[in-house]
Amino acid sequence: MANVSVSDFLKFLTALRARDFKSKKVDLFLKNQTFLEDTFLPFIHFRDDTYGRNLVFRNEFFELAVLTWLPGHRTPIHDHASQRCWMMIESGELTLKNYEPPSSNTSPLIALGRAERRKSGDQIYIDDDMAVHAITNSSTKPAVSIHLYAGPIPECRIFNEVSKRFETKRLSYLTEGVWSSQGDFIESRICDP
Ligand code: CSS
Ligand code: FE2
Repeated sequence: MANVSVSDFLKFLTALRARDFKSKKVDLFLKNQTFLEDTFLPFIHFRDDTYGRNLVFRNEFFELAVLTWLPGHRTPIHDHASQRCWMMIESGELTLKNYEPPSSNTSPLIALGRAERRKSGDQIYIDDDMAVHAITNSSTKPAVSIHLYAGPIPECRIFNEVSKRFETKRLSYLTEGVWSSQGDFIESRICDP
């Protein structure tokens, strides 16, 4: 089991193309690697009002992000715009709740299994054929998770609890990583709201 940095992970990811992300390559990589302690530290930025979305790197094939969760922070129920999602809990604990994939924006939501509590070190894979989901930090401590989407998901469907319909919503970032053309990390920059 090798210990890799975020740069090592990005070297692996940027060599992949769309068909690679549909194969087992990412699963095999993640099965055999752990991340160096603190390698994601430059991307860990919390916000008070909601969970924080910090972009590490994005190209046309994938998007890698660090999400930060204070106690009580939660996502709405949402899908992943038909893309694949690999998620790793970096620290803390998160509660995941799945629902059957809705056949339309107005289909009633049907819970799929019970809420699952996942902890630091856990890896989760999800796609829209499996479920739509909501994630909550229902613990008393902050949590950090790493999310790989392939391809990128600039927008997704979220469930509006008032109208009881799924609506398409653009996803924004709190910060984004700036990288040199040689692939060296420069800074994590605050995004315009
Ligand atoms: N998909 C959500 C996080 S839960 S997997 C997001 O990217 O904001
Ligand atoms: Fe999600």
